Amino acid sequence: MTIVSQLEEGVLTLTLNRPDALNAITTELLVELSGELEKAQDPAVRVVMLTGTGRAFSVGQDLKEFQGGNVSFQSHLGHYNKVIKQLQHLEKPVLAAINGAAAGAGFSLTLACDLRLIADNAFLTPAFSRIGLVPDSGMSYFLPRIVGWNKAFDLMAFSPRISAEEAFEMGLADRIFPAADFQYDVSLFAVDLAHGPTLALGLTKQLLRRSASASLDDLLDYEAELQEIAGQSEDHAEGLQAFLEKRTPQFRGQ
Ligand code: T3D
Repeated sequence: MTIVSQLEEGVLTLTLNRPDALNAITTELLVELSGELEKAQDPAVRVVMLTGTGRAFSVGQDLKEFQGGNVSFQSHLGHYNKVIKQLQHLEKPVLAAINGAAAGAGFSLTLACDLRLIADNAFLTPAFSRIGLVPDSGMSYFLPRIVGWNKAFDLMAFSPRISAEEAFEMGLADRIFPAADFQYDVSLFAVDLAHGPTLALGLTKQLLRRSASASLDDLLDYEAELQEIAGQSEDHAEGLQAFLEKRTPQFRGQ
């Protein structure tokens, strides 16, 4: 089993599980991850959290998988691209809990998530240029949108090790937690998020995705369309009622 899946308190934790290979990504792992993300559409899942077993999050493509073989990158990348689209299109928050090194496509996976939580001893590195490849699995889409065009090129060209603190300063990480309590801290964070209005948060993801390419006029229309849906939700009714009764709302993601 290259992915360990656990659902608890509305949080589906998907753990990349090849610790002996620093969770290097194989075709088998991508197929399993894609299958688990398909199942994550279950309404019982309010938040998805992606993490890794052992000392790494993931060192990217397993460079030993195709040794000596004649592999078509274009066709193999289909497996990666499917997972990146699933992470983005899933209508619920997806967290990357970066417990250790995230390199190459391992880094790309974290970029496709909605929030990145990072252990204080973890690091990110693009890695592609070190082996004469171009960035893939969405890195060329996400990275310049987060850090700007020239900074993205700088990182892609030199592939430095980006510490947790540097990642936070650049907007590549959203929270830093001490390594010693990392699993506990990220679980608390994820459960807290899973108690939120996750239907509205899923719709918010759609708005942000559309905002990457839409005009203001289009986006205003789309906001109104999605607000119509959120406005009919049980969560909105509960939020209003809780406001009037001066209590904490009990959202159910419906
Ligand atoms: O195929 C396609 O479709 C194209 C897709 C490409 C997507 C990609 O992800 S390309 C980028 C692939 N990843 C890399 O190039 C990263 C390579 N690894 C590293 O640069 C370093 O290992 C790290 C900076 C990530 C971590 O460094 P460190 O010092 O903590 O560990 P290490 O000593 O370098 O590695 C430990 C072991 O893991 C070592 O094996 P050994 O010598 O103990 O038997 C090393 O070979 C192995 N390892 C590390 N990365 C990979 C790997 N084995 C297979 N694939 C890896 N990506």
